[in-house]
Amino acid sequence: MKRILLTGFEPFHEYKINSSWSLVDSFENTMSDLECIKLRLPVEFKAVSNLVPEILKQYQPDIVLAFGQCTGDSIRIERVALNLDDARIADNSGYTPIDKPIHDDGKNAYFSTLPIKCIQQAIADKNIPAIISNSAGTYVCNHLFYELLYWCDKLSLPTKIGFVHLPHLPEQVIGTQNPSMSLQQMQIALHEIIKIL
Ligand code: PCA
Repeated sequence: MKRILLTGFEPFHEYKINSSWSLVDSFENTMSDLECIKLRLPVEFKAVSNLVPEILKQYQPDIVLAFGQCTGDSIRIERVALNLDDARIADNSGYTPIDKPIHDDGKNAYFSTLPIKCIQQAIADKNIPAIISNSAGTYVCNHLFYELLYWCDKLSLPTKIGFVHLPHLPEQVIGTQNPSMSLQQMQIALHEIIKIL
């Protein structure tokens, strides 16, 4: 039995929903050899830092697959987590770190420990746009990805960590020029990812 932790974020900035939580929340586990835990995380740097080691110890997942929302037309399979917080906008607690390392004793960067190329190919094979991304940004998504990899390294945990950025949902971009992707396509992509993990 494998245990997977799926995380999505609460809404932030000007958004009323967050596509990452919409996807995670809608996931229905049909695999008998998979235990799935879902968590909705705050878009807050400090809260995420406090939560990550607790979550890893409490749930002891084999895999953490974390999702966030960003502006774009493709699903972005993130390769790199940077040891850097540099926020253009305040987080949901009003905190705006600028040029701040996440951990002084951490590496400058960690790489995803999931098979990112296989994941990208499996999604693309379903005719859903997916790319490898070499930057998860310097906001709360990168922060979460970094904390997960930092704590797995520090605690010598075997947990595999991956981060995926999702486009907006159609209902989030009405009246704008921003691209979007349907929940159904995201659900197919998530199903494909889970199949190969
Ligand atoms: N996206 C933001 C934080 C939460 C989210 O869904 C980011 O890309 O950092």
